[in-house]
Amino acid sequence: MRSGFVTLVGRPNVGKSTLLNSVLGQKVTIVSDKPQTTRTQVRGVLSRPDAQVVFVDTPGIHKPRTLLGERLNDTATDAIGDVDVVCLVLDATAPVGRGDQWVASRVPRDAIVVVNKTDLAPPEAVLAQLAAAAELDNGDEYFPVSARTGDGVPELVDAIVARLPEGPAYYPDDMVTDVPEAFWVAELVREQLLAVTRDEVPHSVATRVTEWEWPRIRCEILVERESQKGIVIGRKGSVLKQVGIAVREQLPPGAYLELFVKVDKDWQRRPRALERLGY
Ligand SMILES: Nc1nc2c(ncn2[C@@H]2O[C@H](COP(=O)(O)OP(=O)(O)OP(=O)(O)O)[C@@H](O)[C@H]2O)c(=O)[nH]1
Ligand SMILES: [Mg+2]
Repeated sequence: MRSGFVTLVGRPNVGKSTLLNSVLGQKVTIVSDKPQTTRTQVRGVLSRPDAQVVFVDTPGIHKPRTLLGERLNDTATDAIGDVDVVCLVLDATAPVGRGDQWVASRVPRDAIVVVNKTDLAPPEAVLAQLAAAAELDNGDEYFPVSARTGDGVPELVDAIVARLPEGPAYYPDDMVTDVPEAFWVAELVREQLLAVTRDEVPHSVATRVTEWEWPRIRCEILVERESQKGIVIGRKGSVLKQVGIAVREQLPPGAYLELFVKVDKDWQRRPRALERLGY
């Protein structure tokens, strides 16, 4: 039996969270096409007869503009030390740039480099990207994958398992994530809001479940400014309604979800507000 911890790091939007969900064959972490979707470390556990791999999804490392941004970067870099394997995830469709270099300089030299989104790039572009990744000089194995189609993912997982030390399972083998239920519901609400909002609004949204009396769940949506409240509520409540429907579809039958929107002025810049949200 082999076991150990594996951190996924990279710039925002490269597909770290999609990759984790693909590896597990189950959604444990939210995904969106907006950068800085993931705001906490999320553990996902892969249990096989021969191995248990604890993956750690992390926020995308970026140039921070707010206190929240700084916290996100700290959360990600904190997950790099003291693990068995670090996977540096790159996007096959975006040039390897300063952002990737910055992340690469923070990972161990024996990191596994993953070039993701190969379904969107022709083979010669993937090869060019692998060559550019090699220039980063922080990595000694390279895997082209598509988190979307699953292409290359089994090969990546086998390479990860081969690097783990012998050891016991850390989690019960039916436990796929350590994310608490209430936090997960709040994340599902935020995921839907990320899908429908634009510009600065996605970054200004935070969610938290404030009451859980099954089947009644109350979830607060925080925005930073009064003007954003209307966007999140939508005309005659249409956005909230759509969000509620999409989230309920992913919850056990019977869930009754109440959504409330509140302005928490500039929460992204206030240490106390960030603490309350668990960021
Ligand atoms: N076509 C394609 N799209 C992908 C793939 N992997 C991820 N995506 C898309 O890329 C976008 C970003 O994916 P995420 O998994 O949220 O990216 P992330 O690296 O976790 O982003 P942050 O949490 O913001 O750091 C989403 O729109 C995904 O659907 C892939 O292999 N192929
Ligand atoms: Mg993510």
